[in-house]
Amino acid sequence: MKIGIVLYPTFGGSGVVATELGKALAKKGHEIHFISYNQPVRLDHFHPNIRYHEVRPFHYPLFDYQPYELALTSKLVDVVRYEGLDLLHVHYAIPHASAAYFAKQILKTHGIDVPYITTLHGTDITLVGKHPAFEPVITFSINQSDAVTVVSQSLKDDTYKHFAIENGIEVIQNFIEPGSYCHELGAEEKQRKKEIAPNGEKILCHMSNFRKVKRIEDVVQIFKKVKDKIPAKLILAGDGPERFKIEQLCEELGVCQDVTMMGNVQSASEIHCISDLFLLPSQTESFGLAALEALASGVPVISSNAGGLPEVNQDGYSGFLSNVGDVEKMAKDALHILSSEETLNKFKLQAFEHSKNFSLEKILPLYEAVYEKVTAKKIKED
Ligand code: GMT
Repeated sequence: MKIGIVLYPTFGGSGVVATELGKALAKKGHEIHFISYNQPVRLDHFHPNIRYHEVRPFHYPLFDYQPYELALTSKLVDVVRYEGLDLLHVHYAIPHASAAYFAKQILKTHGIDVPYITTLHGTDITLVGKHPAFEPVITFSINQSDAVTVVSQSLKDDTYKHFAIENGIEVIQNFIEPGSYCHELGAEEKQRKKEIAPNGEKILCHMSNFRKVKRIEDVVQIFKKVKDKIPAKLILAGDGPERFKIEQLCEELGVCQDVTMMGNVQSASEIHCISDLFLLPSQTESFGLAALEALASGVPVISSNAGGLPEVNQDGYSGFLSNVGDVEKMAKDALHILSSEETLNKFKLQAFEHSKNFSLEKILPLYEAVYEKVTAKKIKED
């Protein structure tokens, strides 16, 4: 099939899922057309079945705000017409679902009927989408979608709770490719680990886009409590609006020399490979791809129980869950996992085993089935 994938090209989870999905579909023989304003960060090498189409908004001094959605819509019309796409798959509702709807209507005037699938990822529903500035458009463009998928049961429940949705929604969880994560430390990883933890300290890590919703201040508080009991280091990977506040908190708690701020990293696996524990105390989290990627590298997870996290992190097996903000319990659970090499190794093994429930092999056919369904429906209508 010829599939147009509309996505955010950044380090955010929705962009990562969309890119990895497109790469996997291309490997299976589909022709994939990524459409965005920048080359997706995880699109690190090209495959003969992959194309990238850049949306270039038109800058004019009259516009205080550049009308990106219109530029995207025009690009969608253009790519569907000239590449003969069978369908559009848009990731993150804002503004991709309404742009796809608009493009679909324009294409109808050219005698082309292209179905669009909307995948909701999280904050497009739980935080941003339900704001009155967007809600009517989001409701409409979800209802007009030929199919809707969400990344967890929790997000499905939230979508029905916050929006007047008339159509069915299918849960298709985030995925990983089990073999592609690092487990054995090579010479390079050993060196990196030594630089960060020269005396064999335990390494805790957190990775995100440093937004408020991630509660990174809890990460630092948990780390402080752990470090007060055992030698430990913390890696903070990613970047975003909370970074400055977090640097200040590290100073206040006197842990700066034990915290490495990595900035954005291309490969999550590089960090997980040298880590003992992953912390994700989010306020809301529709799924928690970052946690799943840690599990796939055999790194147990200490997380909150918000949103879809209980669907990803199995309490007492792949790690532990706690109420949002309960840093006391999170630190206690972290110390339990790190209490002995035996316990740590047990959790590491369990983390990896648990991650296999979300293998690409299981998830990819679910997306393909949705594609088959929407294109078959279109042929029947024709
Ligand atoms: O908020 C983020 O972490 C980024 C956001 C996005 O849409 O780019 O991630 C969301 O989508 C991911 C992929 O489906 C999920 O794994 C994340 O849980 C979700 N983030 C939130 O719900 C906060």
